[in-house]
Amino acid sequence: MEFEQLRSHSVITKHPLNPILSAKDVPYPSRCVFNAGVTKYQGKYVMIFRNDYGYLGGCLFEGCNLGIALSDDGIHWEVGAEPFMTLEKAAMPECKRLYDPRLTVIDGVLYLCFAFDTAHGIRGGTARVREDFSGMEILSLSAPDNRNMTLFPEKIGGKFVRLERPFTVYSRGGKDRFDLWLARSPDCVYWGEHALVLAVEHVPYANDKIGPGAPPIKTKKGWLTVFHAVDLDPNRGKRGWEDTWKKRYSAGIMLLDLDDPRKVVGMSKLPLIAPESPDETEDGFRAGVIFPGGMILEESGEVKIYYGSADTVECLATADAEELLRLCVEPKH
Ligand code: BMA
Repeated sequence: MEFEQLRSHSVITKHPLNPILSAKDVPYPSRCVFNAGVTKYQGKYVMIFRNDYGYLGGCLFEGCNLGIALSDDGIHWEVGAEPFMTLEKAAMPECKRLYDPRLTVIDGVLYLCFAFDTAHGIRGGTARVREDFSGMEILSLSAPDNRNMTLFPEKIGGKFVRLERPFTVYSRGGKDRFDLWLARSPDCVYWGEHALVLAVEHVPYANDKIGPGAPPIKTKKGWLTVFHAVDLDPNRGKRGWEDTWKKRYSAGIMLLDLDDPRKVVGMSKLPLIAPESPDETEDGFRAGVIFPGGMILEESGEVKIYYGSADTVECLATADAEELLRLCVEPKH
């Protein structure tokens, strides 16, 4: 595949109101609002988003916290007066940065997965969110280096299941070559039974790494699952605010077996969402980044896919569930 020609699939409609959330909507210091987790909970759409503030130049920001926003329609959002989570509030020893939230409701309980950086590696956390959104109870913190945890919305075979992305540098040639894995847990605290689900070499439009995107949604044919896929081109130079940025992130889609989600039933050979509009490819902090973190199946059959764009704003794309399924089971698409 010619890396320069990526386009979103024709089944995708990018929402005309994009970006649906950005720094100007946030009532506390904010520069970039992106990579949000989104779900339906207590009759509302709930979004927890990454908020980077105080741009210092290069790839540096003063800090990053997690904001919260609520919506009645999944399109128009009201942002909470204070961040949902800050470094101080999380009070996790060693944590230097908390980011990339994902939300899943299991048996009426809202769970948050997040990445966090420490002086001794990058880790992934899983927590239970308090019903009044006043905080969270941490359930498990992974060993480094691993992140992008996303929980399935129900137990499978009596166990919690999550997708995750370890950083397998040493065994994969000493450079980025990262794959998408699955783990299971009896209690959401102790995780094991790890299995490889999808490798970077299985994705025709990735040459660098892949990782879980939004928590999977259940359909009769399997778990519809989006992931991010990265291609690296050493010839890329300055595109966004950063001095140089050589990667491009697209979203892909696959279908996992309902009873055994380690098995890929099918995967689209083409990207599902690619960076293409000017605010996705030219403006923003890191141009050319589509990072999906939330997916909701509506009763109408519409699927809402939420993605961070250019590490700067939060956007929405929609598609029909049947069409998404067809992409996965008819591999020519
Ligand atoms: C990844 C993560 C994401 C980010 C992406 C592109 O490694 O840090 O949060 O969106 O890079 O910068």
